[in-house]
Amino acid sequence: MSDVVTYERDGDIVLIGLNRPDKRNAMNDAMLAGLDEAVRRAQDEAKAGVIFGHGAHFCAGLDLAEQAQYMRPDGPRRPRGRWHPTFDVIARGRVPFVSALQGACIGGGLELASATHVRVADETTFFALPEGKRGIFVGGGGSVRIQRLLGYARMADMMLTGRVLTARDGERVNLCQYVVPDGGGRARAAELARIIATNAPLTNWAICASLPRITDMSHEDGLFVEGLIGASVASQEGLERVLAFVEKRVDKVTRPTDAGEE
Ligand code: 1HE
Repeated sequence: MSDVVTYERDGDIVLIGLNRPDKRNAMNDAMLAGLDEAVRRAQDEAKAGVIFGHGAHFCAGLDLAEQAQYMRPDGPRRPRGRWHPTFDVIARGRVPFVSALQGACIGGGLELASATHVRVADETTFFALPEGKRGIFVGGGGSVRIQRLLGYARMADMMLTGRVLTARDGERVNLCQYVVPDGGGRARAAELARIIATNAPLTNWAICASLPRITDMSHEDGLFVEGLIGASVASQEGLERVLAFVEKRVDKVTRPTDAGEE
């Protein structure tokens, strides 16, 4: 495993850590390769995963020092589209991922977070898309995934004006679904991943792999595919889970006691 990405198994979940804290976990080629290896390995070894950043920041985005080398007229050429396959494994693979965000969640870091299924931000988190300032463009699927979370108006505002959003702002506009106290992100993300890992794996797969595709389809096609997916996840395990409820062997859904947990 790469020395800039950590990989730790904890029961049914896996914890994958970006580990260049001195460079604010900026994504260079080595980190992307390590992340790719880790998320592919997780497909076979875990039922859910957490992606987090070591140190005070989640990820400062593309490594600009490395990028500068690629942008020099006489420098090496960076192959295009290398982030997409890795982020697609995260977003549409068999294993749901929860990201734990703190500090900077910028540019490619926000693209990575948007490829995960659930985002937990602590109070120190800030979100930005400074590509306009840097003279580059999103390249980790952000034009699709971040735009889908935020909508064009807000994404254009962040990219054009350099507007920086706090964790609470981010929650309001769907960049994260949870905001927790400073330092609490990783524990909460692991807790959520453990809950996710108890679901039926086929349904987890359907949620991750089919919902983002269905949202790209027409109404009619979406309903058709929904029917196909429903039939394809029906399994012996599903039957047992349904019977467990009918026979009162599992908890029912209960109303939350305190409204609006986080
Ligand atoms: C970096 C990077 C980086 C930090 N690439 N080295 N991303 C950005 O435009 C964000 C640029 N970074 C920042 O605005 C700040 O560094 C932070 C807000 C993230 C953190 O600030 P701070 O005061 O805690 O740290 P620092 O002193 O600025 O940085 C510490 C070191 O990390 C320093 O290196 P050093 O050798 O001088 O110690 C920084 O140079 C280094 N560092 N961020 C390279 N990003 C697929 S396309 C995606 C397009 C994008 O991602 S655009 C967004 C790029």
